[in-house]
Amino acid sequence: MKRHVFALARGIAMFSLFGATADADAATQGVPAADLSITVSDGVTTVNPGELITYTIRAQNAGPDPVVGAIVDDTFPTGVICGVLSNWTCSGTGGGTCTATGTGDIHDPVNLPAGAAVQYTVPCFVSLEAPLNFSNTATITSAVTDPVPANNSATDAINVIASIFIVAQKRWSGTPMPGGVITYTIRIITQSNTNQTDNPGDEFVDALPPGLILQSAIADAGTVVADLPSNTVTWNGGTTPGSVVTITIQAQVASTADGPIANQGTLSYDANADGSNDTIAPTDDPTRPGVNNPTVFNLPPRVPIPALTPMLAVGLLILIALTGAWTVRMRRH
Ligand SMILES: [Ca+2]
Ligand SMILES: [Ca+2]
Ligand SMILES: [Ca+2]
Ligand SMILES: [Ca+2]
Repeated sequence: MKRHVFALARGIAMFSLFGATADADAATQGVPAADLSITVSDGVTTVNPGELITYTIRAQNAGPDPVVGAIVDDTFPTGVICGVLSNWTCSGTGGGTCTATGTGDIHDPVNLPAGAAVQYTVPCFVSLEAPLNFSNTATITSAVTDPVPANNSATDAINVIASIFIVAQKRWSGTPMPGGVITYTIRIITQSNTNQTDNPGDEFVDALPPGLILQSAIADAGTVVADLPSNTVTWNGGTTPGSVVTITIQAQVASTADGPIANQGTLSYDANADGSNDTIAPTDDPTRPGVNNPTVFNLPPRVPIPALTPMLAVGLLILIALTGAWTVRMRRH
């Protein structure tokens, strides 16, 4: 019985010894081994939407053996657009080789002798609709045994500064004449990387000019109110990045209206994302060049009424007198 226990203990000891020295044996007995590693950095921790950044991705081989055909991968995250405006580039040192230039995501076979490195330079810009936090991970893989796998991938994290920019376009259609009905179409477009909440106060106000009589208003999101006595439309609501809210207003041209009728709504929004509206912007007519154009239509010119001069007055009196005399004579007959 004691002999059996001893034999078992000796077996476990030999197995452990073999396991501990397996990697060393792999190197010394001709199985290749190499500690590949990779780093990625853009040198910044916060960025503004639209800003240009440059990722530097460096892969190297600490040896002991050379590696042929390792793969460097970097699938760029949502929020950053890389190697599109201009290509990424790569060069090697110490005999390292890689593809000299490319577009979009990186999936590149590289050769890395012991002590060699390859380095990619990737121009990117931050999307206008980037999430507030995103990260970019680069990896290197190969079939060669790697004694330190933890350094075969690296991640660079970025915080994007909140950006909120909202515009409202306003177009008109309909019958531009007294009594005619005009339709205004307002599009509230949110170009932002954060949600815009329904804050205290109206997010949109449109007071129609005296030449128009408000009839109705509808919106495909939020809450719109057409206050007929004050001839004013108000809208309240939140928006999301990239969203478009459409408000449709109908008004009748007053019978007394004259000349061009110009109108502009006012947008209020929360540019610093603190829950209260702080920025006011007028609507723009997108059919006219430039920004902040009022929306204008012309009414047809009215037929001019001749001024009542003294001579014209005398003439009219004579005409009335003659008509009266003629009427009396006709009745006598
Ligand atoms: Ca490694
Ligand atoms: Ca509101
Ligand atoms: Ca605010
Ligand atoms: Ca315009």
